[in-house]
Amino acid sequence: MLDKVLIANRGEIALRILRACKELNIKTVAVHSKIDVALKHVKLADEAVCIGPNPSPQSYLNVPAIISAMEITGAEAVHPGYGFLAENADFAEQVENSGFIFIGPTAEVIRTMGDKVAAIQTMKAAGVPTVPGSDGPLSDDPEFLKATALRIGYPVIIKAAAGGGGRGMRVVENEQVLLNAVSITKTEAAAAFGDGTVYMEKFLQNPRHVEVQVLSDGQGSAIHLGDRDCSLQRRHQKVIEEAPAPGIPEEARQAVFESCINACIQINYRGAGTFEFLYEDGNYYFIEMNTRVQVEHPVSEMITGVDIIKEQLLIASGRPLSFKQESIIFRGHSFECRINAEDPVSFLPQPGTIQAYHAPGGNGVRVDSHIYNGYSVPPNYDSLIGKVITYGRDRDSALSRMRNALDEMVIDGIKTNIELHEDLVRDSEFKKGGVNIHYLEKKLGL
Ligand code: MV4
Repeated sequence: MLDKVLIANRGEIALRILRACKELNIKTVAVHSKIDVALKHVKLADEAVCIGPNPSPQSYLNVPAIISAMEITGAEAVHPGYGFLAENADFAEQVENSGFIFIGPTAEVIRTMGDKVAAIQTMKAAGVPTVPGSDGPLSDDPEFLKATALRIGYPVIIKAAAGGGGRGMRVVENEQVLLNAVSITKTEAAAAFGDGTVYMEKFLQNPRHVEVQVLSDGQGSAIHLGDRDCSLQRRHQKVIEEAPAPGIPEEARQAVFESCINACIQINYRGAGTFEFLYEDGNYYFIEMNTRVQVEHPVSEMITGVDIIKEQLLIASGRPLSFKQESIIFRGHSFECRINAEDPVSFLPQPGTIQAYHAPGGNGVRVDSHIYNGYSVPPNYDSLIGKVITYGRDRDSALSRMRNALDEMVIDGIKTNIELHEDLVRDSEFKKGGVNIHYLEKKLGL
């Protein structure tokens, strides 16, 4: 087992990682920016190191400072959480070259999945269903571009290979605007990512966002923890997630799970990972793979009983997966509401001091949050201040528990999106299940 882990993150996920380490008797090192000295996990960690001033480029993204902190404290491994350095292949490489363990896949796999063209080609070759598309980077040849779009069928979407998560995309409705759209997307991608490579896909009009959670030990064993529906989103920020994805025929689900497991084994994937799909008219289309633990991992934990962070730590310590697919029993339903310190109408971040905090509780209610009375939400980072997760034996009871949990929750002193959630969990379409990725933005009149 690992002896000491450095947590290269902040907020709720840093606390989540700390708790998993404690359960496994692993010593913990918190690294933090100046203002984050007051974070709950910093107080609870065995050791804490200030790695820089508040702006994340100088602290949570400061690779030499983080590796120095590992050297000084004798940490054996680093858990990157999500965001920050979690999918930075150069960071993973430097960690390993310095003789430490990066809790995640190899730098090579992170790099492949960071290049969306390479990721799609890899997954397609491994038997994962993909979107009809260019199956490679686009050249400048106008005839090739027109022929490719014609073969795929309009509308098509041009995406940056170095993009992902909604950055660097452009929908093209017809041939008249194709060449210009490709050229603009290339220029923007080169400016934004330092890589102008773009590719083309069929544009799916009203898909759902369905993703598959996997665990793989890099030693020949891989399992899935089912799917999650993350369609309820605004401007590529997920708002509510649930597991399992509702209303999908069982044969199609099992087939896609199987393809994900096969892909993990084929690429010798190590750690926790997520296959992102668009799901439309009964078909799955792979779009991206995330090589980190995700914000919404708890809903998969609730319906399987598997502690995903503990499994990441066990895999990083070199242990083969201790369970087989058959021993994962899927039971019940789970929702997660992301609680953000933001204005419920304008969605602008609302930093400030929490004057009163009452967490919800009771049967089937879990709260993953680092906040406490008197905690000040700094303006420097993401506005996520916690997650309310509920479990129930079926979707209705998990949703009913979420309505009650949100009613119970009090956060005074700052504006939060709790009232938005209170509205969403009572929305008649959401109650039915299976809304698509445009539903929330349409409801909000965007
Ligand atoms: C698409 C798409 C429709 N067709 N690709 C946006 C985020 C990035 N992960 C991929 N995205 C999309 N790719 C094809 N071929 C629509 C989106 C999309 C989206 C996807 C998932 C969740 C929310 C979204 C919101 C807008 C667009």
